[in-house]
Amino acid sequence: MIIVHHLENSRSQRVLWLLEELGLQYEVKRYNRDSKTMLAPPELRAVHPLGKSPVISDGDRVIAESGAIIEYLVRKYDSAHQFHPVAGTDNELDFSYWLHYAEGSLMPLLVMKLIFNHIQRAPMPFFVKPIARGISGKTLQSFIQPNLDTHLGFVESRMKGRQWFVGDRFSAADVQMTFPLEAAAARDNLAAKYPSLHAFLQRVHERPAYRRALERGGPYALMS
Ligand SMILES: N[C@@H](CCC(=O)N[C@@H](CS)C(=O)NCC(=O)O)C(=O)O
Repeated sequence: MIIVHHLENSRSQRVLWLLEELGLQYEVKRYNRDSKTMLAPPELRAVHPLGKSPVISDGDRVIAESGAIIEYLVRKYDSAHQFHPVAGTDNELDFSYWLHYAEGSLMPLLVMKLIFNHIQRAPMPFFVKPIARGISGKTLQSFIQPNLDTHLGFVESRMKGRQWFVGDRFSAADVQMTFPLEAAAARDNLAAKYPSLHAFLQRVHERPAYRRALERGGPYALMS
């Protein structure tokens, strides 16, 4: 039996969603974030040393990292290639690109934006405030936001006139790319600036498997 170690409001939602798309049986072990730090509870370190989510176990195997989990699940359980392209095709290259791009390029910028925005609002001694806010504001303005604009513009141009990230059908790459786009939507007006990305999110949110995964995972809201 596959067990998903599911942290509330997190990337593990995408693993529940893929399992629903694949029609597999699985068990969900829920973990709550610390209400102050928003970090995962220490129990998750007993599953994997980094204590992050998602992590799954399948028999004796423990697999971490969303992209690696997705690859594992489609290779093992999607022999009909409903959700991943056949090896050696151009679509496979695209599939691999978006699987890596989501966590390797787009998510770090979104996480940086979250942290630096937090520094802007965080309570701190009055004598530190102007320095901390000055540095974080400058970093946001001169590095993080321009890079994010470039990346979201790039993804928007990729999705213009397309339904899905790889080829002309839904795949697990769409599952992987949805989380950073949802995180971007929580921090920006996607509908106004990136209409193709907004339309993509609306499309995936209508999928029955996406909705079933929300029922299994519990309330889901991303930090802004
Ligand atoms: N690149 C990793 C990121 C894992 C990660 O940072 N997960 C977050 C949840 S979205 C987490 O566990 N945060 C809680 C913490 O850092 O304590 C993946 O895609 O699996």
